[in-house]
Amino acid sequence: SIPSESRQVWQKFGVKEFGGKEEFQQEFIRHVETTLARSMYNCDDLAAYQAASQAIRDRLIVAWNKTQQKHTTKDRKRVYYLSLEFLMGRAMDNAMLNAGIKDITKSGVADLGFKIEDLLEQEPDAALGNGGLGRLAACFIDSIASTNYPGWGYGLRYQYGIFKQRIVDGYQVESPDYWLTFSNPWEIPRYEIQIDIMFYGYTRKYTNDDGKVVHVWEGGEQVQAVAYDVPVPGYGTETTNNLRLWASKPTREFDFEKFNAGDYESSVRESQKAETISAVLYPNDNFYSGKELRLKQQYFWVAASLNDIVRRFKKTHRPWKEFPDQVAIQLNDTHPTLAVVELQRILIDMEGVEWDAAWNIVTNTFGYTNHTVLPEALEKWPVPLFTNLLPRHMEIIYEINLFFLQKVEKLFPKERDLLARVSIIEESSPQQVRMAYLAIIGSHKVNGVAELHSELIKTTIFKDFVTIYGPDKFMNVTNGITPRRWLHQANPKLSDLIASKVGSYDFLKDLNLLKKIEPFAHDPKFQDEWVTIKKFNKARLAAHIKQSNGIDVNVNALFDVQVKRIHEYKRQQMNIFGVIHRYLSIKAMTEEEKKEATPRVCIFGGKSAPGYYMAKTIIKLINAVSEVVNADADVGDLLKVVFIADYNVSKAEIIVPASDISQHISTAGTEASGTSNMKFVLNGGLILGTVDGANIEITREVGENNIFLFGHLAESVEDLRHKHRFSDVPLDPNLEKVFNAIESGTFGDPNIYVSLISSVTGSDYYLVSDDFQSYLDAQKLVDQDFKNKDTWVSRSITAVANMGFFSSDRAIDEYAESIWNVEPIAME
Ligand code: KOT
Repeated sequence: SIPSESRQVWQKFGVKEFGGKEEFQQEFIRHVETTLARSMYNCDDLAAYQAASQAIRDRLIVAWNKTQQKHTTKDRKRVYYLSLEFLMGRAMDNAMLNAGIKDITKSGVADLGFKIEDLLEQEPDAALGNGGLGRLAACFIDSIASTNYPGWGYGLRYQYGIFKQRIVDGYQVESPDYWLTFSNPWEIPRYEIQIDIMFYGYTRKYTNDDGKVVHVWEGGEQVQAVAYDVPVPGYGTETTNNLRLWASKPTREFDFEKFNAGDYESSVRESQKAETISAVLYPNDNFYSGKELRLKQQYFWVAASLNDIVRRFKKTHRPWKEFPDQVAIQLNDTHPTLAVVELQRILIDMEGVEWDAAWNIVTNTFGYTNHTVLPEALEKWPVPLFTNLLPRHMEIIYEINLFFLQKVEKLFPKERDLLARVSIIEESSPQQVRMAYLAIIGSHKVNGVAELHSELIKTTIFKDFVTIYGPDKFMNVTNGITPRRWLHQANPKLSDLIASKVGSYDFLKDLNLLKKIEPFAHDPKFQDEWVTIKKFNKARLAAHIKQSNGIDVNVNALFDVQVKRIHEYKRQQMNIFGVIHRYLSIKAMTEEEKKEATPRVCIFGGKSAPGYYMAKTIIKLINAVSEVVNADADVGDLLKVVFIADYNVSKAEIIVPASDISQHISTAGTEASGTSNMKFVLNGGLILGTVDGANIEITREVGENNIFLFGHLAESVEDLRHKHRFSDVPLDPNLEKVFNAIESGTFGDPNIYVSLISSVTGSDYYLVSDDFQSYLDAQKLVDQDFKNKDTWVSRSITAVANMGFFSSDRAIDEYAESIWNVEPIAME
């Protein structure tokens, strides 16, 4: 470290955070002129965005350094959130808000001739996730920082995030999302943090001089993990945590032998191969695809992260048994489950800890969050593929399984089938490693993400494990969202109006304070302001729709929104069938009836996995209906259908505040939680939804009168599916009319939709026909209720007032208290 006589000089010139506007401007211009090597004569919006973000980044780094030093000196337990996805969206607005410098930067750039809104538009989304799971991780690290917990996120630095979606001839077309074109000011490359990661090879064992059997893993392919740090600023606190993302690099730049022999091409091939590991995010939501590269990504990321965590722990010179007192690791679904095996391997093979002691450490360190019960999403790796890539890990898994099954056999000696059912190894051909079972066995707590979901995992997919471990190992932590991004940033006017009644912006830190607006639910002036803001947000979205789709929509119409990944279980098909039904009804109306009808704009958005045929067909149908309906003069303003292409976080920030109704209509029991439902209600939209996921808890909080529920309950789903399979269930008559319209070519070539229709007329796995009448009834009620402006707005206000529970700060406190056992560290 620095000699003490030099420290004064360091302290004299140590970088301080800029405080006022002028200091910001000074930093801004310095970055334009030096970092970017530009001048006031050639500084466009992009350069201005880059300079402003560099200035803000410097400020974050100062806070980041202070926080890390503080956490190191305090030396308390830290939490590590392992997620293969972090769907962060844009960073600049959030950094300004959380650091409390929004006003000075806004007016600072204005003086220099720029509009802050234009600069913010320059930033590409960091779209390193598919949907809910990745966005949850982003909300969680915001909350961990904002509530002052010492916690890091660990993920992969994909060069390509989720693909960009265009609509061509009504079909989804994907193109790569190369988001790093103009260097990324929000990351700090740590070229000095390089970790060697090994794959393939073979294992052997020998007995050492102490008579101990030692296992070694040798040979194979080697790549390097390089760290990129993304500062995560807390809101209204100096705490700035870290999101560490790993990129893969070759260990040696070239194969020198081949290079010298003139074989340049194959000399670089290996280095390119190394970089493919972190090149691209797998674009599947709620779906498992057993590709070797995906398993490679998982091990690469998990091994680098654990190496880092273990290195940090070893610096404290504590005995190994204290590891779980210093470290909590949360597994965001099964994707990081290899961490369980990797930690056991480090302890027994590298650190010489005995198996039982090591296993105790491991299980006390990990917690596992399950996010889905869909069978097609559950990870199972073929044993041959696994053994080839990670031979030592496979051996350890067999050992873990053996000890576990021995324990089960002792506890339940008479239950022969139980062993096969709970074994980590599925006896199929080839055998498969069941990652969820490994995650349960390797963790001390397992949680679901909403009450219904947490009950379902206990009674269905993990039932046997409840028998084995007892119910206390399983718990619920209902998801949440960060009010900073999803209220204040997305809807600044609503946030300001709420602040005028709460008396401060404290609700952004304690969302239960929203309760204070409930007394104004019937106050005419407050209602007026509320309605004006909703109109403003609808106009903002209408302008976006005009620009992107060329469609004119009426802001007085009811805005009905369904934006989320396209998936059969989320039932966008039911929504578009409902739209067709509405269209047919309008066509049959008299002019008198038309005057009574509620005008609607039906807005869709979402990406389909590239290989998901049925989801892509649904997108095509939505666009086909949109073309026909929007061009039909009989319909006029009564119905418009819009598909917004390339739905992402920054588009959500425009769409969410503009909804009157949003749809969360999954088949009961299939959507684990949903989090966009929370975002819409927090922004004054009401929900049309099924009794599923977090809709249930939203109903409890906001009251039954302030939500439109419909459809069969989760408990009936099995029976209904059974009926479809074993008897002839008549198709819902209204749905039949819809299908007739499609089949008669009203929306173009009917052949395109054959499989979509037959999935409903056949086994109807997602119960579209069973729920259709109830869905139409609920829609009718929405139409009627929307006409009564007074009650509608009071319901909207009441709902927002009761959304406090859905802050991700609350969710994080629950994790900290009941799973992680970590405490906040105040920054004075
Ligand atoms: C599963 C496999 C790969 C990629 C994503 C998943 C996944 C995503 N599993 N569950 N989710 C969603 O997670 C959200 C956050 O908990 C939930 O709100 C949502 O209901 C899940 O579908």
